[in-house]
Amino acid sequence: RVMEMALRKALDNDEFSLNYQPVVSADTGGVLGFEALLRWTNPEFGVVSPAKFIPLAEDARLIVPIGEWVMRTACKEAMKWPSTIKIAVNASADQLSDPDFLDMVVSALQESGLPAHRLEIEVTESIFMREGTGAAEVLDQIIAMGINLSLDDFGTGYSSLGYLRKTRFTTIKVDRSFVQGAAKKVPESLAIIRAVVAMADSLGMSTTAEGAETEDEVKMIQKLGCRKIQGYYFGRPMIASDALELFAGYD
Ligand code: G
Ligand code: G
Ligand code: MN
Ligand code: NA
Repeated sequence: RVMEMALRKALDNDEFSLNYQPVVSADTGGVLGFEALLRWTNPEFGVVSPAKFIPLAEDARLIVPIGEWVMRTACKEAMKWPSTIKIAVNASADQLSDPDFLDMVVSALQESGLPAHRLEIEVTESIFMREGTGAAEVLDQIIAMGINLSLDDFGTGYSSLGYLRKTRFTTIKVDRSFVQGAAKKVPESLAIIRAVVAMADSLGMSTTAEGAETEDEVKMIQKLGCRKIQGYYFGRPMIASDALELFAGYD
């Protein structure tokens, strides 16, 4: 594929950038952190959606070097923010099964000076679908290092409660589809969010509601007791300088 060839050269050609989307407190609306979201702009293909190029990068075994670039860049950027603000970085299954993953994370923290507690690593349920990759052990080590760990897109994959018993996630991120449903008072969506919030509380985990776009959605999330909110209502993914600008005059 032509796009795969382009993707192979994208790191060297400096075609990647990161956008940052705020995660806010459901109580106060104050910014708690940002999620780093990868963007690829190529001279031939223009802006390519990560939904398209990340699977391609995984198939082409490029996700490990690309993911390393994301981790190092995000940690460095977060050092410019106030020391209470966290940075969340997505990691795909192929990265977690790479034997050098933890060393790479340690190196990114050391090189940037970012304390482990300001980093959050987001994984999806798909990492548990692979046998024998040792994903659970890697997750335990991430937690032991003091890094936050979140379970992304919860409820959309092959959700199993087994890994919630095994792995002490910091946060469960409730997928946008449930948030939309809850605001429309779809009984099943309401019941599921209530149950996830109650379960997370009992397990000592926090919850983030994803993809809140409207005031109705925000109000419903607050009512249901999710602690954190991420969505266009509070902020779209933005370039680094715009994220930094939010802290102008802040000390
Ligand atoms: O930002 P956007 O909604 O376009 O992202 C689309 C998908 O790409 C999301 O599922 C998101 O988690 C994923 N994604 C964005 N940035 C990264 C990244 O740096 N690494 C990985 N593995 N996935 C990412
Ligand atoms: O899979 P993950 O949750 O990492 O992906 C986050 C994706 O969700 C990003 O691509 C981001 O652009 C998108 N996103 C974030 N907030 C909203 C929102 O309010 N509405 C919609 N439609 N997408 C959102
Ligand atoms: Mn995510
Ligand atoms: Na998500």
